[in-house]
Amino acid sequence: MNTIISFGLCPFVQRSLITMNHKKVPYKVKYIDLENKPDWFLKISPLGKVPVLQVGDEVLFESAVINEYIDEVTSGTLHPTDPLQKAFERAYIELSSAVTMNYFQTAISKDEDSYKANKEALEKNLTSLLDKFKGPYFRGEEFSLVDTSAVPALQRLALSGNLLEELNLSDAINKKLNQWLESTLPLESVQKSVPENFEEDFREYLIKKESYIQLKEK
Ligand SMILES: N[C@@H](CCC(=O)N[C@@H](CS)C(=O)NCC(=O)O)C(=O)O
Repeated sequence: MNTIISFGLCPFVQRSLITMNHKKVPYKVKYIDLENKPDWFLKISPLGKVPVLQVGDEVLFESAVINEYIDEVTSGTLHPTDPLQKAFERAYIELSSAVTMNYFQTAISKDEDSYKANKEALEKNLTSLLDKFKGPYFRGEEFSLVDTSAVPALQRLALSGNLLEELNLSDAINKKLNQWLESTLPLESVQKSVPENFEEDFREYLIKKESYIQLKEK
């Protein structure tokens, strides 16, 4: 059975868990402390980042690569077969990585200036991503790897105090964002992709970061 090396709150690990859950691939999860990475992990992980997927003696890293591998070895692909459409969706998976990082930087900004700058980058990239969202999923009726890649960031955004309300998005883009959350958060593959008590643990994690947005709400 494949083993995924994880940090419970990591959105990139969650992408691969959603993909594996959706494709009904059994896996074991091994949690590590990212503040204190074990030597065995540093030895097998070239970038020192999670997720890492152990498949027999082979080690895979980078969530987008892991997701494509899982997709290819199981039936019913989540990627388009048309090369142009596939390249388009890969590009939007990359954009969703930028959105994930923009979200994180915004949520943990320590002061007003960095909060504003990061929020602006988030608004810009999130708008570009949502602009191409057709609904109920990114591609339309079919669930895809763009969904598995974007949902962890969207879910965290919805859990981050007033951040969602503070984003300067047009009504049309906001509507799409809500539709995407509504169509994906209840999915079993998504529900099972986070550890028990995820919401509480995630909020606690943000509070400990003493970020500008948390302080602003007090
Ligand atoms: N591009 C990577 C990003 C993975 C990533 O940034 N993981 C974070 C945790 S959410 C990590 O392992 N950080 C540890 C570090 O950078 O030292 C992917 O998609 O897998």
